[in-house]
Amino acid sequence: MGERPPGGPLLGRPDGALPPQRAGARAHRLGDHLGTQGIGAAAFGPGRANLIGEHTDYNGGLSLAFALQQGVTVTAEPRSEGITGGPAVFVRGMAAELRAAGFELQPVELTVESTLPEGAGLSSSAALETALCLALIGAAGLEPPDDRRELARLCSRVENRWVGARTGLLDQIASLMGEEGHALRIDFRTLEVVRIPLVLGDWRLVAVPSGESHSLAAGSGYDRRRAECERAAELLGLSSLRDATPETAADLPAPLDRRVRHVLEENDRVETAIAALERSDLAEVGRLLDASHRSLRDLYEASTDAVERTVELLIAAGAAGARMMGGGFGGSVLALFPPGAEPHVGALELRPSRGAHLLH
Ligand code: GAF
Repeated sequence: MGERPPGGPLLGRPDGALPPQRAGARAHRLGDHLGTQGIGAAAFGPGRANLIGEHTDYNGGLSLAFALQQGVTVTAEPRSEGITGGPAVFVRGMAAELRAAGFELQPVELTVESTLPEGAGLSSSAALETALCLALIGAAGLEPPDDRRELARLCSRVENRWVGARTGLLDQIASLMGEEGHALRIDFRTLEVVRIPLVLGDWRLVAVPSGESHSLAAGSGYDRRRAECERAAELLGLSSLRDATPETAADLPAPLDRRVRHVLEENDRVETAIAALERSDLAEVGRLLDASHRSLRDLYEASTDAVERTVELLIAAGAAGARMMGGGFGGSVLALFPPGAEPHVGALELRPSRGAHLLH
């Protein structure tokens, strides 16, 4: 511990520091007789699905995402020294970021269990981060800050500085703030989060792995797209692509013009999808998923042959809409099935669920 991160940008506002550490009710209740041994804790962090609004988070745009019932459970058992167990880079990074934010952690041994497939675009890493974060705070007898966006920023710093993936805040906010039966409309310019009822009735949302594992690491397709968006914003003299317009975007050199067009139209699709959900028009949501996929494939160029085959199979099986989900270049395909149509074998049913929480 005590190692410094390899560096990289800090997401969120520069004033996004956590409130000073405070002794929580758990510490008052249990602290005395436990001395420095701390208390055990276990926490669950869900994966996430993004209904629509892809590659918009790091462009100050909009997404409509939800937490899954599948996720990662981290158990922290008191030990006499050190923080051991679990995936080393995440544990080192999380402990360092929590300490830097003022949390006095206790020695624990960590055990990690997951019901999420890795590399499938369902954000197993955000699920690990959010469970780890709550388990370490809980095992120290402390309380997390009330505003979960603060924790999302902290988890995201672990991802950016320690794991080395320059991701946005989508996955961490969805994992930490998810609500049963709801999707979250996240505005990444203001970090305003609004709950939108996601009433599916007899319709089903499923994720199907394309069979191709994706990566968000430095040098990946994801990383290159992010750099292109930064370059486009720079050429337009903007701090984020949220403020670009179709007219100014059209003057950019290729392929930056296409990338910006995707971002702008995807933001619009988020609002259109919310309006469709409000009038229970799931067929329209399906059409929007298809439109999002075409844009991700043709304008953002983030698809692969395996993803295309998976989308085709799902449409042939009767999906009302299907699209690549998450960072792209592999991972899972999200599909919306009307009543009566059967997703093929291997489909993981997705239900909007509660966000990360302590189990004990
Ligand atoms: C991945 C990233 F982690 C998110 O921040 C987001 O950019 C997403 O890809 C694309 O919408 O899940």
